[in-house]
Amino acid sequence: MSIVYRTCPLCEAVCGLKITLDDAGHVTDVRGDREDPFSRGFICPKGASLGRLDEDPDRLRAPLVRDGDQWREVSWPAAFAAVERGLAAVPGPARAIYLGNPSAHTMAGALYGSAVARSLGTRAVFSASTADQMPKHVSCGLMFGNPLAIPVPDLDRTAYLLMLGANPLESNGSLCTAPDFPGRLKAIRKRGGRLVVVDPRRTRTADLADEHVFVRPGTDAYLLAGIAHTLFAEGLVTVDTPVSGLAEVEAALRDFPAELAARACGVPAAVIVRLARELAAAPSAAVYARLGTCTAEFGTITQWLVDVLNVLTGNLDRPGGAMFARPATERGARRKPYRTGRWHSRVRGLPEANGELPVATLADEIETPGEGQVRALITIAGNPVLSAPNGARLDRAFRGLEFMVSVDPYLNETTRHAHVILPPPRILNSGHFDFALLGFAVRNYVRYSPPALPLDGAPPETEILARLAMIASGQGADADPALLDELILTGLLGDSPERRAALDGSSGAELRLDAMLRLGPYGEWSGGGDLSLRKLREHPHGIDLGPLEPRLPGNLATASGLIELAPEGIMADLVRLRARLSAEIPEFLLIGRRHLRSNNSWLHNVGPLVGGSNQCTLQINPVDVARLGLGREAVVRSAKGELTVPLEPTDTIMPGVVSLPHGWGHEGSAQAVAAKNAGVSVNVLTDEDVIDPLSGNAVFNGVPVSLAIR
Ligand SMILES: Nc1nc2c(c(=O)[nH]1)N[C@H]1C(S)=C(S)[C@@H](COP(=O)(O)OP(=O)(O)OC[C@H]3O[C@@H](n4cnc5c(=O)[nH]c(N)nc54)[C@H](O)[C@@H]3O)O[C@H]1N2
Ligand SMILES: Nc1nc2c(c(=O)[nH]1)N[C@H]1C(S)=C(S)[C@@H](COP(=O)(O)OP(=O)(O)OC[C@H]3O[C@@H](n4cnc5c(=O)[nH]c(N)nc54)[C@H](O)[C@@H]3O)O[C@H]1N2
Ligand code: SF4
Ligand SMILES: [Mo]
Repeated sequence: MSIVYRTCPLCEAVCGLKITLDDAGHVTDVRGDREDPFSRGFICPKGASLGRLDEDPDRLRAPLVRDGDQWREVSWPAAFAAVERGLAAVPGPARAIYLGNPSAHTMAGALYGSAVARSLGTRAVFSASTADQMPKHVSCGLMFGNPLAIPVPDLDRTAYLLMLGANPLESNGSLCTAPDFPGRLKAIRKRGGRLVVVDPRRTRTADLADEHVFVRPGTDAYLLAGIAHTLFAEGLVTVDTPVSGLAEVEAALRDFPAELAARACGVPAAVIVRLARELAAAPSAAVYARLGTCTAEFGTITQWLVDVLNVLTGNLDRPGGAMFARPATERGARRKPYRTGRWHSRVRGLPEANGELPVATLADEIETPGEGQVRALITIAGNPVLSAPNGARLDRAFRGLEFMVSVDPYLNETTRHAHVILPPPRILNSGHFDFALLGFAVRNYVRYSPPALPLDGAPPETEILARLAMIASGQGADADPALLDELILTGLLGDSPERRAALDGSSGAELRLDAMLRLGPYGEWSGGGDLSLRKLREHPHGIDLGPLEPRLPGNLATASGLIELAPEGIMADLVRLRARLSAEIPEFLLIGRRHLRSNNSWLHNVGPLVGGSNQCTLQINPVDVARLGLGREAVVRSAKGELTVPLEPTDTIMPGVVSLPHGWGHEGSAQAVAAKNAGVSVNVLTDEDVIDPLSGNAVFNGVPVSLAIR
């Protein structure tokens, strides 16, 4: 028997886990790690099921190659050779890559994902980011000059939290890394603070709040514009950060007085005005908006307004407000203007953002003939058939690919189209470090989890991706992945044999992590401290690096060195917001939801996590059921598709709104448990032609649908 301590890789809360293993390496117990200074023993049902997930009998243990509809297990060298042959037949610009959500959690994704993308020689780079948070990157890029400089609510000190479109009691938080998010929210109220939740559903998070406000899906921008308008109109603006464009913002928002905003968003004008006054009066306050407001037609404008409000109320970059973390592997951003649209997609002419094209146009790029038509695809840790808007179309499009390779532990709705599947080893065979998520943490914190179990011949995912990068760049399946790491290390360290020799680590990934830690803001080579991989190994429960501290103006990378409150692109897009002020409201608007025991599309094969509240049902207000006639299921139609789904009447959802979770639709799946609770995929209904134009982000909330009950 042995006990290992490691970070849970399943969501953004980065909880520390205490895992008991028997002598054969089977997990016999998983609990929260009480000695972790950040999560202090918190765990959720997913973390507690990590052993079941890690040892799922349906997880792939060897690479698969497909001939027609026959799958065959092959050796690793044979699999990489097949990838080399497949990619060689398709020139760079006709190749595409899609990086899914777990690649933001794995070391492999963080350290090698972009190397694979770059080595393909294509601009057809896609990821789950354009089905998720791209609007936040774009708004922060435009305002702060760095798309990764995302302020997070200072949860542990704030006196007032206005939260929109997030449900951390189920999701455990996003772009706000906070283990035990529920406990931290309760603490706000316990210390006399106030929590207001804005959501078209009265969620479990809303139940915990002082106030819940229903908002019509897709219209948060009006609510926030109305609040900002009120701040200006009532002389409540107190800016104490270095900004440009304040007068332009005031002028641009003149068209959104509370009464007009109220009509568009369904929140009474008196509530809008009161929220503005409360925000201004609170000793400290933070506005925080997440997924429900990003995956919407005004996604970027909404994210911009969130930080405009944080600035206007004097709460940006101050304790208790919205602050920037200082992660241990941070590298200073250079000052240069942030731009999107440096190139455009071939078929729809959509602008690039952060070097990516919108996943909403992936099917166009595969289906539309012509030079640059996508004929080969790499997917890494993604299931876009279930997660992308109109995934049903992608399901068809993937069939036409000449070559597809997927790095994924499962044969699923997406990877079944691949010609080669390369499975990463078990979670416990892998090292873990949260390169991305620690940059959005509500306390500065760091922790490294080395592999807990030795590899039995299979390569770690870091090596799988390094090899893919080398194959894609023409170096061949037998090239030594260590060469890639050395190249990157030289880039990091410069020509310093002493520093290279000092690095500690038993893999290229560990060497690179050590270099980044030592060069980082707390590192022994930056003069900021004594952080190194060795030190992290000596602290298996993680290290608290203190509360968030003010970081402005140092953290700004805009050309002006100021917060750019009125970026041109946003000012121009406000025309669209104005034009919709009096738009007609469809009979039903479809939104999503998440369940505590789910994780997008890929935890439905773990028995204890499915069933109960975790089911694929259509939530609808009883008033609407009474109006449409009683029945047990509904036929839901959108511009793109039709689904039949069981009804779940509940008064927790606004009349005129229906909600269906995503990630379901496992009929015929090779995953036995998931196939039994198949559900349907909401992304049969979502529309890839409707996007947030500034970020290219998909729209999952506020999709017009019609219903027939039977
Ligand atoms: N309608 C609707 N659609 C949505 C959303 C919504 O709210 N509503 N949410 C969107 C959001 S926020 C996101 S992030 C996307 C997610 O979109 P995706 O990332 O495309 O989908 P996931 O379901 O997260 O699929 C993750 C895949 O990674 C695999 N995997 C798990 N662990 C590992 C690993 O360690 N390594 C590798 N290589 N693979 C691994 C899983 O088997 C699975 O195939 O979905 C989006 N789609
Ligand atoms: N258990 C579990 N945890 C997860 C995931 C999971 O699938 N399951 N997925 C992970 C991922 S990839 C992500 S990105 C995060 C997301 O984490 P969160 O950002 O917390 O997202 P959700 O839990 O989907 O909550 C979004 C809320 O927005 C509401 N909403 C919908 N439309 C609107 C709107 O127009 N306006 C407003 N104000 N609200 C709206 C929905 O009703 C819902 O309550 O969760 C992560 N954690
Ligand atoms: S909240 Fe997230 S990180 Fe914590 S145990 Fe649950 S799934 Fe893991
Ligand atoms: Mo996400």
